[in-house]
Amino acid sequence: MLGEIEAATDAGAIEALRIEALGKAGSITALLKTLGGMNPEERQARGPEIHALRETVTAALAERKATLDAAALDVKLAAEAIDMSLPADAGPRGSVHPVSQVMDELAEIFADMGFAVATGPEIEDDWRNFTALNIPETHPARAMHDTFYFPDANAEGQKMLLRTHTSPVQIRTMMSQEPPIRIIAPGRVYRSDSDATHTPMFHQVEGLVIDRGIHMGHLKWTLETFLKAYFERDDIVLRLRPSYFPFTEPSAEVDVGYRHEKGRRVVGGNGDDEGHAWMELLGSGMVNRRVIANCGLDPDEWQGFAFGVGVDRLAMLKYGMDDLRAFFDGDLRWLSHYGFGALSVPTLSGGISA
Ligand code: 2NL
Repeated sequence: MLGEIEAATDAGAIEALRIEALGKAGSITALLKTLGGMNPEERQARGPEIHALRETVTAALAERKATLDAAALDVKLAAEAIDMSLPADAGPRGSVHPVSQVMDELAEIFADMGFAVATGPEIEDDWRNFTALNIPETHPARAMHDTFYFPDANAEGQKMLLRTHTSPVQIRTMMSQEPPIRIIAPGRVYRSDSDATHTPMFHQVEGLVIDRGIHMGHLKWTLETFLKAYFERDDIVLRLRPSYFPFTEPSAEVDVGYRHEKGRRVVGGNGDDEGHAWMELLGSGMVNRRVIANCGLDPDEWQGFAFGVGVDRLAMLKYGMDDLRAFFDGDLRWLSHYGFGALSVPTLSGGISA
């Protein structure tokens, strides 16, 4: 029996041997039962021997089982061993969307000029999106913007809509903060427009300065300083062209000089120079005194300038994407090509896009 126990190679074999010896019909169990039929002398003589046999077999079974368990554990541990010298699994890694990267770059550049970042809701009312901005009820601008309206008015009877620009954020800021104000308002805006160069949702940054004695010189210097920092070159030349927006007076369209290099538009240089041309990039102007008054400020005391620019277009010009629609497809190949590492944080000292 002890030899058989020693030869057992798995838990099943050990259990079979235990039942054979110690089970209800087991051989040792049978011996133990014979003790009951003996007289006291016989029992005294045979008892210790039979009990000792049971002890020996029980101990042998337990020992063999422990040996087999330890061996099985060794095999399992060897199979699960981790080689600490192997390089770590890279794992799936996301990237920062170019739109987010550019908004971070803009925040960094304007922070250096003393501008705070202001945000607000994407669902706005008709007053903050249009009326406060001197866009009258009948003005074609309201239709021109191809606004997405909600079916129901709000509690005050205001029409509700998806904001068509981030100007309402500036309206909110003027109504809730004392000047001087220096803010940029980046964010999503919506217009019912969809073709190769227009998506129904796109990104805009507007800037607003309200203070005493602000004039167009401040506007031009601010935009020039911003564009030089953003495009990381000193040869940016601006051309301000008279224009019209209901919310600014006077208004100016801002063009930048550029040239074609290897089939790509490269911003820089004077648009009137050989091989160069002008490209419209921003809308801007001095805040219309009616807008200042609509926000509860005295336009004789406070003046300001404002501008608006498309973030998606700024990203395309700097990083060379050619199709706006790809920005919002969520194609992982496009994102891994144009996306930025999570740690490539833009700083002026480190190079804004380094
Ligand atoms: C464009 C035009 C512009 C503004 C936006 C603005 C905001 C307030 C008051 C006055 Cl609260 N103006 N914003 C001003 C001029 C132009 O954007 O073509 N954007 C791409």
